[in-house]
Amino acid sequence: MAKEIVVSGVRPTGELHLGNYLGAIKQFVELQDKYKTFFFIADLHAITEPQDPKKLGRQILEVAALYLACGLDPKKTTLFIQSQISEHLELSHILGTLTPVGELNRMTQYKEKIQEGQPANFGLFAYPVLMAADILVYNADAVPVGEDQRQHLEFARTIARKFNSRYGKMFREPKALTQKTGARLMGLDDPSKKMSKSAKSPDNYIGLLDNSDEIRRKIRVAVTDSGREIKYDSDRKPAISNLLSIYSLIANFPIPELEKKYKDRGYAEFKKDLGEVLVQKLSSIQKQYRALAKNQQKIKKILEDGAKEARKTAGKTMSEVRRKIGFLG
Ligand code: AQP
Repeated sequence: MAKEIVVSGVRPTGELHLGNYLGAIKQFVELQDKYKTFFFIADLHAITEPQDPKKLGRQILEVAALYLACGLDPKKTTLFIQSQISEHLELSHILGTLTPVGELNRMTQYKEKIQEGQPANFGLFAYPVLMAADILVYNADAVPVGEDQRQHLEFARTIARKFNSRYGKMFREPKALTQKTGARLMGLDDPSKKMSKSAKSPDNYIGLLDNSDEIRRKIRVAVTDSGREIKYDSDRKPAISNLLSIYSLIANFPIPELEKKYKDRGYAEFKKDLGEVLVQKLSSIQKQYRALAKNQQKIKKILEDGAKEARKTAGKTMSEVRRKIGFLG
């Protein structure tokens, strides 16, 4: 039986952090064994917010190197740069013609970004349409998403249904693969907001390339809640719950076990151990990363091969889509 298809991507908008790793890339690595996977670097999505052209190329290669360093294997998965597959944009236009503007107006992420001061450009507004195209152009069965992307995935399912009912059965409705813990890691400096590359303070996140001292320091200064009990309670103890989620995911240790281990031991000791666990895990990713970063040609070749492979599937989908719509040629 053919393997089910999974698609996802990460935007090269800055330094990748633990949220990107634990909420997305770690899951990608597990999925590559079970599914036919397409993982891309979402540069088209990145430019919906201003990017420095002098840095963007480097950021794209950095995401590619981190994908590989975290364990994505080009023999098992297709890795590529989104903008190199023009079919994403072609399908996005077509899906856009099926999208009521009112539906995009309701998208939470768009409203949040505008509130944060992002310029309200059409690309940002139409982000969910391009994301639907990213998924549907490979006719994905499932998409690993963080909690923040759920609404966009629901939109992709709706638009797939709309296309099918207007032009005849073409797309599957992709389901969400969300992890229970880690779907939304919160900022270390403010557990009411998600950990984010574009956070104002670098103390908001642990960068995947932060050095050991920096990692220890960021965990040491991470905000905690009142009291001293290490207990998961996201309403009453959001900060410590977030740190417990991080610990649990990075060390593959269930949260109740952690609560038992740190009963009566206080925040300082818990944080010290968490810092060490993170240093250990990230050092091993960084070692791989440094080895790869020296060989940019190898990374570029992997991305070129990936683009060729992705184009085959995307091209097939678009021939069928064009035919269904009634385009000539
Ligand atoms: N805090 C998070 N917790 C869990 N998962 C997260 N992801 C991002 N932040 C968290 C997941 O990482 C994947 C790639 O995200 P992205 O780079 O495409 O975009 P993003 O969600 O906008 O990430 P950032 O870090 O918040 O970037 P900026 O600051 O540029 O907007 C996605 O699967 C996402 O869910």
